[in-house]
Amino acid sequence: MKNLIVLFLSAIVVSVGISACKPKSMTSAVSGDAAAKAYVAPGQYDQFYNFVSGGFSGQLSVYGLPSGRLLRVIPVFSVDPEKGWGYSEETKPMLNTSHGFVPWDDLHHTEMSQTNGEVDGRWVFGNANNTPRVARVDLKTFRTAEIIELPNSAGNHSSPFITENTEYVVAGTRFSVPADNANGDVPINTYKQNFKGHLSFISVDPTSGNMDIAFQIRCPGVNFDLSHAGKGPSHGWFFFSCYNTEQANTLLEVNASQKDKDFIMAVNWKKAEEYVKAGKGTKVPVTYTINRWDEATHSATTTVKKEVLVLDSKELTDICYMMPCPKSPHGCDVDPSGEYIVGSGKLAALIPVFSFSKMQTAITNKEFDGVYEGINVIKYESALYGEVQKPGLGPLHTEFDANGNAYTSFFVSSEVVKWNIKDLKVLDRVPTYYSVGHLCVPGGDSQKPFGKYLIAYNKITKDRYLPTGPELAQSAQLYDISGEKMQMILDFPTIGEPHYAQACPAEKVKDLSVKIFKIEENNHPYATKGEKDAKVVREGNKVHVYMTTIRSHFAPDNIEGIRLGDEVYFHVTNLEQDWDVPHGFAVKGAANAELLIMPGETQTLKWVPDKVGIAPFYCTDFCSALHQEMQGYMRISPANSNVPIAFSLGQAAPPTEEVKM
Ligand code: K7E
Ligand code: CUA
Repeated sequence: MKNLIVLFLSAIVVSVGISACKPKSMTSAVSGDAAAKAYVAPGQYDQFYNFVSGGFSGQLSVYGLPSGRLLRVIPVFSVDPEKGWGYSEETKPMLNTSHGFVPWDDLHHTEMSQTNGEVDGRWVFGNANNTPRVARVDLKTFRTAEIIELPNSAGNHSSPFITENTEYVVAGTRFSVPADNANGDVPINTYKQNFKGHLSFISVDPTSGNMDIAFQIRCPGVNFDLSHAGKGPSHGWFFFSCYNTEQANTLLEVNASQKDKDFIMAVNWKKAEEYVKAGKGTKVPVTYTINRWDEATHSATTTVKKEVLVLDSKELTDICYMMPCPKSPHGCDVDPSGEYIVGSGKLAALIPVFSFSKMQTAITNKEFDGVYEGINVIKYESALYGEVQKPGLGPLHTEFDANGNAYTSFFVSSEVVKWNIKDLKVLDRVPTYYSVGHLCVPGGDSQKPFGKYLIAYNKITKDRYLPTGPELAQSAQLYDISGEKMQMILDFPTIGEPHYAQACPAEKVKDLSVKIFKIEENNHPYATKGEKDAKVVREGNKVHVYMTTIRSHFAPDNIEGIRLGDEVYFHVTNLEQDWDVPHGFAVKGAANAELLIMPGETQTLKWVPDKVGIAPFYCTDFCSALHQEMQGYMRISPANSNVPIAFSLGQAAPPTEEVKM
């Protein structure tokens, strides 16, 4: 998105003649009763959960609405020392890919699972934009439960959009690249011949949520930018915005803006399913990983897959259709009725609204305007319902309320514009501060929006917050949309750069939230279910510490007999069975983050001692009045030492000879 700023400055500000994007009257935008509308009294709960993408932080953050209070940062694609995510032995496999361990990514879009077209509060999906992956977060635990990698892809941007019963999560490649099994060692300027765009259809098991790639569709080499599934009458279809239909491989800001219209590609995935059932498509050798978290063993495992089924859009010509869409389309949004598809051209000065039923008629009557790379192009007028005239500059994304209204963000003119889907008339506009990207209405991309609020996720916050050096926090702004006019009621900073977000009523999630893990159901192979079972076991140069925690001590808390050259694994089981009593675990000098172990859970810290002497360890999470007493010592002896393994709690350490340094 930041690149877009450059693009707009060069392409729009110059050509259209906008002098500034700061709206007028910026200090007086918040009116009298705003504070009361966003106020949630101490001790009261918020009405909505808001799941916000963290952009280049790789994480997902959870806010309460309308207060804007940050409730949690959920680690997804990036390591998070606060929670030991990617540092404990159990969580490390969650970040495995065909490239090995990848500790970071760029999360742009969140999407909540749906049942019968309604947000169901079970899972939130997120996309990795750099090393293509899709994650599923379980809302019972607010933890990432699964991450699947996407072969034949690069820059997984048009993702993770879902169908109305969460049958599929879709993932379209932003960068087209040579397929993984093709020779990729080709000149970059052979883009047109060698680069392909793959769309992945990820199936989701309705009970477990487990994901796998059902099939991919091979498409022309263009940039697939955004997507949304059809719903209601258009269920069975997906819509993808495409840019760079010029197929440029350099200086895209100029070369990919040549054509007056790019495309929204309509994909008939029910048809694709039929072809799969009929045995069409080719099994292509690839390598991708599926990483799953198991709440019974409190551990992740990685499965490596070696094959994917690919359908070719050039051969199966009734799966994909192109609809011309003005000026480098970005957002591609489907209204709650499923009839209207809104395209947002980043460089356009109008918003085209396509009609699903007209599109169907056009396909039946073959109202085509040529063929693009083997894909039929539907005549613009044949699929068009109408255009919103003079809505603003640089439309990006559209969300919907339950009353037939659409809300579109305008990056260049920094505003949100409300318009009526039926008559395409602009009803209201409000400024954002500044340069808005995505919008979110609770349930706003389902068949049943909850309305009430609209959140704008902004890129630039100059003069909104106290200065914090060269970089300022990105910002979300909350609008009350319950009346005819939108009213801004709150600013709140966000973690990382927010792109898409989802929100749902608190009731859908809060009562299912897990409070503890039952210790008797802990199937971790190194679990220690009582203090009496705590022990230290040497296996060659590996030392396994079976440790327990309970307020306010570790068992054992004195350990001797560890030698240089050992690898020490602390398998720490938290014996607590009360809500919100995690214990932490950290060792001096460990090249690692802490562990943060939830009640009933076991987590493992690997430590390779590098110095002879005494290394203390302690609990990092304030757990009781005697938290500061929650500590212990380890004695590390030279590699050739014969100090035996010894461990204890509540007794003087066994007598030993003095250590010679
Ligand atoms: Cu518009 Cu990556 Cu969805 Cu950002 S994207 S805003
Ligand atoms: Cu346990 Cu602090």
